[in-house]
Amino acid sequence: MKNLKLKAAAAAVLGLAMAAAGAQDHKREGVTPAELNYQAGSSPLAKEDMHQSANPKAPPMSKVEFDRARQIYFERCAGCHGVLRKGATGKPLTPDITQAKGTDYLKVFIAYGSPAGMPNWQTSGEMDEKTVDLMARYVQHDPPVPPEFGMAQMKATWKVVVPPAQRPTKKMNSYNIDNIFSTTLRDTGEVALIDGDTKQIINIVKTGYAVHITRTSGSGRYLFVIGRDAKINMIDLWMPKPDNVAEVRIGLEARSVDTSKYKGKEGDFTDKLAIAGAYWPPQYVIMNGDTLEPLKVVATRGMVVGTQEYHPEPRVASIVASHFKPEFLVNVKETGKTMLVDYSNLDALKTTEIGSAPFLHDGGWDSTKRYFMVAANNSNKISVIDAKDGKLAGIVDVGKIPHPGRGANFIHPKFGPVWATGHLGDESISLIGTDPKKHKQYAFKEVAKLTGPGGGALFIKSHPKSQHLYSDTPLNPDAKISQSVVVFDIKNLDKGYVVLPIAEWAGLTDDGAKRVVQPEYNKAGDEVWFSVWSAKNKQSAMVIVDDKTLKLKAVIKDPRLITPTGHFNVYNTQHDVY
Ligand code: DHE
Repeated sequence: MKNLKLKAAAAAVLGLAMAAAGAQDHKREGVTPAELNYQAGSSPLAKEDMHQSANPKAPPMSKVEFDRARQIYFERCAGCHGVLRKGATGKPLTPDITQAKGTDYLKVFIAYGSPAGMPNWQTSGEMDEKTVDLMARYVQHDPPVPPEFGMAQMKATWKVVVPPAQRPTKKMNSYNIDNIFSTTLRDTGEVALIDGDTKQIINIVKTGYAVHITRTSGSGRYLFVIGRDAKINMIDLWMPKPDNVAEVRIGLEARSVDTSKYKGKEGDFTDKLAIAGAYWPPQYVIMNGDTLEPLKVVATRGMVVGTQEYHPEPRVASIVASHFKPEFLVNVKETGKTMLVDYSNLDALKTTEIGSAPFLHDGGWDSTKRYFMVAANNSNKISVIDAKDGKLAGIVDVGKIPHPGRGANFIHPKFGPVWATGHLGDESISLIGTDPKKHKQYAFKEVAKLTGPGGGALFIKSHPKSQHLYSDTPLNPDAKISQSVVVFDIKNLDKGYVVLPIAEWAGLTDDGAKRVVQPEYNKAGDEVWFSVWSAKNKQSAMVIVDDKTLKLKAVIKDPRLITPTGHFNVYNTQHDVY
């Protein structure tokens, strides 16, 4: 009887999965292929040793099998299902659920995928039958817990390469440091510092694994770079050849870093503190802004907004420094909460907790830098945090899976100041009014939707001196779309967009994916830089567009530019210009 039931269940899954396989290129109801592509990156936790707990109700596994399955899980599955398998973009896979389904059912699911977005690991050729069987058994065991990473471990990794007293007392180079770009070289664990004026590489600096973002200190002198392995590097732009002066690991996996920028009646905190947020362990860490010495570690484990259920691994997503108060805004993904962390007294840390919607991801300031607009990507909403009054100013419904990067600010001819986001899950670009004083009726509402070329959009950008709005679509399955960007004329938004064939302009002869990523202006706001992101063993490039004419201005091709993705202009990042 039990067997019959299993077979029927497997057949039902198989039916759904076959339908999904047949409809591969069509829009899915659940997770889109673009989102899957984006989330399913390998986690550095794959390399961590973890304890195997023997769950007597789960099918037996040897230690060798368990370790192999654990590694595969962290390389392929954790990005969607979570470290502790409590579910995120993907469904929860805790033993109470998986044991009830049983090995046969799970094998079918893993092999064929599901219409909700689970990849078809076996039929796509990515896993063989033995591996599928291994994974079906593994997910019925208790999830192994990666180790914690507290102050002692951080201190053990902390290195001051050049102590503050031995650093230059003035700028020792002739670079126009405001216009340097820090470009992520994703797969080599490096950043390229590129002179924005001459387009020459100044230095290639070794950083953490699969480095993610760069942020500039309040003074503009230091760059802070964070790798996915939670390693932070601090680069001094005053050195004759800008280079690393301090480093530390604040956890085992991370994405975000920023530095204190408040200057006002409570004091001048420029360059005083740095902060980084970890995916694992779920925590943020406040550090000395001169040396990266870790000072304060705060856990983010806690209750989810709305359901008020406990979540054991709420990851820290975007972090920004307030300009209104000595505060950091820390966005916690799974709990859907923004923590306003008052850093003026670390011994009596005050935190304002603002719940909005899960899962908070990336975001940026409105043009006044008072309102932080953060994507709640699992809820298709943008939450608006008022950094001056310390409260939620609104929650705005937008398109499917908003992904703004830091978003784009411009003055709309009718709606006044607006902030824009593109979407991973559909072709729309949402414009949200941000001026509650002079355009109250439009404030924190979606006032218009532009139509882009398709889903898979990641980053959107404008500049106060530009009349253009740029949107990329690197995760669109159509190569023509992923290899180009679109540009809107802010004064004639109804006219639709112009397509710029960025990858074609790069003139790369290798075939393969050449995803065009992240518009970023130079300091003057008259050039826009893009990465053409090829595979690690293929040539990549940076393409620079003249913003006035929308014509190609320059291409940087250098064998050292391996897998360039994000790139950050020093001045625009320092002053939050976008
Ligand atoms: Fe990112 C920002 C997380 C995949 C390029 N990315 C962010 C931020 C977070 C985040 C939390 C906001 C940081 C902040 O502002 O403090 N990114 C994640 C992931 O969890 C995810 C989905 C999967 C992963 O395994 O990391 C992921 N990100 C990617 C990529 O695949 C991208 C396209 C290429 C790459 O370099 O890995 C990528 N993410 C970026 C960039 C930013 C970013 C360029 C900064 C945008 C900005 O304008 O500030």
